[in-house]
Amino acid sequence: MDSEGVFKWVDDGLVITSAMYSALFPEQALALKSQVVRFKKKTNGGLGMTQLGGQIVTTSLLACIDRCLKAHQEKCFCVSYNKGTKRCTPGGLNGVRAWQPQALDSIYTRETVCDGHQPFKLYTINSAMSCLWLSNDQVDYSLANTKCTTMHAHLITLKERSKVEVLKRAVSGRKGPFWIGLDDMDSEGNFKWVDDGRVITTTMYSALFSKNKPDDQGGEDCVTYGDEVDFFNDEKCDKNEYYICEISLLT
Ligand SMILES: [Ca+2]
Ligand SMILES: [Ca+2]
Repeated sequence: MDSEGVFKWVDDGLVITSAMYSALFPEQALALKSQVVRFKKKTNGGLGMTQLGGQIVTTSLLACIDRCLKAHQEKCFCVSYNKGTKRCTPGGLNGVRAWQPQALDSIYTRETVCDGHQPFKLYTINSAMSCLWLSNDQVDYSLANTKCTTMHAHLITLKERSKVEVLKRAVSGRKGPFWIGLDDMDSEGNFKWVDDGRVITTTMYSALFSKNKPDDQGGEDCVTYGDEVDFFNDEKCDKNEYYICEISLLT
């Protein structure tokens, strides 16, 4: 509400998106796309941190964080900011320049929303991991997409088999079905992922669907998970179902 494109949690921290990078850093944008991070005030000094680049003067703490992320991308792990002088120092980990925050500087360190913070939760199985949030409300496919987007997320996509296992763990004990981010609305039988618009691979197609699915009964274009034990099914997109939002993690 305070600032367009900058989402904040109401409890204590700042939440900002780095999706804005795409315009400025097209190459690096892929790695940071959709990543939602927040900077939380640190109380025990700047131990273990190093300075990235020089000090700058910015109009606000948020501008300081924005500057750090834009200039240093994933290397930006912290900033120090002095409210009085508006002096901003971008910081990282394990750099060569020693970190010497001034007495009146406050230090803020980066964490992803999935580091145990609501509402998203990190689910892992072996090396596969996903940052997911399961809805408690039931809405149609279009609104589910919108709701995920509002949280700087997207409906879950499953481009590797290992992620299906993560999904199973995430929904265990929960009543479904859930919308996932896959539909053939544009062209019948051509199922595409919502995050990048790519058509599903034949490998994943056969991994997800049993031989009777998808069946497009009466025009079904949107995919759910979990309506028959552990099956994926195409459903009418205007049905109200639960849904699963995902934040893409840095890889
Ligand atoms: Ca269809
Ligand atoms: Ca169906």
